[in-house]
Amino acid sequence: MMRYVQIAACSRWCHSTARISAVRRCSSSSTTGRRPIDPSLLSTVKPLKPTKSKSSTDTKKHFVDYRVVNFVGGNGGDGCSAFSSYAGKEWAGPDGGDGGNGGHVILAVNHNVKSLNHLTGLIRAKNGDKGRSKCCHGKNADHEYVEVPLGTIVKLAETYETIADLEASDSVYVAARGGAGGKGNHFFLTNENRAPVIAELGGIGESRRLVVELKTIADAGLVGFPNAGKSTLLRAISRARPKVAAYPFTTLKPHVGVIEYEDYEQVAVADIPGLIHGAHQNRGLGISFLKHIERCVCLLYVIDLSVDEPWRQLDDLKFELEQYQRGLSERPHAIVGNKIDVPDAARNLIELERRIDMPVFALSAKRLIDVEPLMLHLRKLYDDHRRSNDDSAN
Ligand SMILES: Nc1nc2c(ncn2[C@@H]2O[C@H](COP(=O)(O)OP(=O)(O)OP(=O)(O)O)[C@@H](O)[C@H]2O)c(=O)[nH]1
Ligand SMILES: [Mg+2]
Repeated sequence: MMRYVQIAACSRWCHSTARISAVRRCSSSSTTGRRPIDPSLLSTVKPLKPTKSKSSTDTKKHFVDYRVVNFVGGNGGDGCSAFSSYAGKEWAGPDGGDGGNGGHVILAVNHNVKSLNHLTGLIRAKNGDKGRSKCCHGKNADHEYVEVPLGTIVKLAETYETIADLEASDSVYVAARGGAGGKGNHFFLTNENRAPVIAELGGIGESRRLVVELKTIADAGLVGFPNAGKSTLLRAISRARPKVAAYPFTTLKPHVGVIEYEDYEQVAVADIPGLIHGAHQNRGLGISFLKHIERCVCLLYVIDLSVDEPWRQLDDLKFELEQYQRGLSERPHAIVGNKIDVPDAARNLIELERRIDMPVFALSAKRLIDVEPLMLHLRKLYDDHRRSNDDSAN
């Protein structure tokens, strides 16, 4: 056990291969009684080493996957009531032009947009211009395009009914229609009425309160109790910088980090706020975060090996997920035993493995010990998922 602590000073997983293999040697199954990780569970595609150090400026943003937005279309421009007169023809007739149409608010899929951070609570399109004399038509307002990620779902805020699913790369959805421009008095000129003095007002733009949410937020979600080390792990495997602190519920909003592999495939991992027993009854931070877990393709259960009876954490986590949605806990998943550098963790790990009958990826996110096998396994889960998706599509 002492040897773990001695080697634990490595600075970054990617620069410490020699130290990691030294740690692996001392934690091998022959010395600790642990079951070795089956090589077939690991991908052969290695994660890429980050070439740049992380920025120290405070630019980090949490990930937004759900927003309630009021969409308001632009008003149509009013029609104009006017009469022209020329030299020698004082009453030349009505010449009030029509107003321009108000703009629509349109949601359009863009591959480069990954989250809903940029959506504000109110999104409004421009109004059409008024009509003018001499039959001048007011300018139609440009539509307001709002870029959203692929896989965005739009729901009615009142009933939560899904009204649009933007799952094709060229999908668009008109969230609020603009009002039509009003007719000017020239439009109302008839043989019966040669001098109409009426003109229409422009139509009022549609106003809708909609929920915009993402179907998938990441390829993998880190699920665990508060303080299990989820944020520390995300910092270790990606360039994301969620806050880490030694008190529960440090993370209040999801963060997403990206792991890049040597074939340039990217796997997104979400750090989800901690769950506790009774979360489905709104204890702790409640079920709002179970909703984020639902949107991850596979799950990494992060278990804190430094606490007594860590297998209870796993049971509680699975129970909460099942209470929220049947079958959710059985999504493709892996068990991560964190804080292996802490005394007693090795003993807890052996007992945990014995009880759950599944390989546990034991590591220390803080000391960067044995992080790489988890990244290789994650890639394997990701590839398997892609393959099964492709098969079901064919
Ligand atoms: N010794 C040790 N401490 C760790 C390790 N990983 C995380 N910690 C510590 O555990 C504490 C909690 O870490 P966080 O990463 O904030 O935990 P979290 O799961 O994100 O917690 P919440 O955001 O509250 O859900 C911090 O003090 C970390 O330094 C580890 O591998 N070894
Ligand atoms: Mg956290």
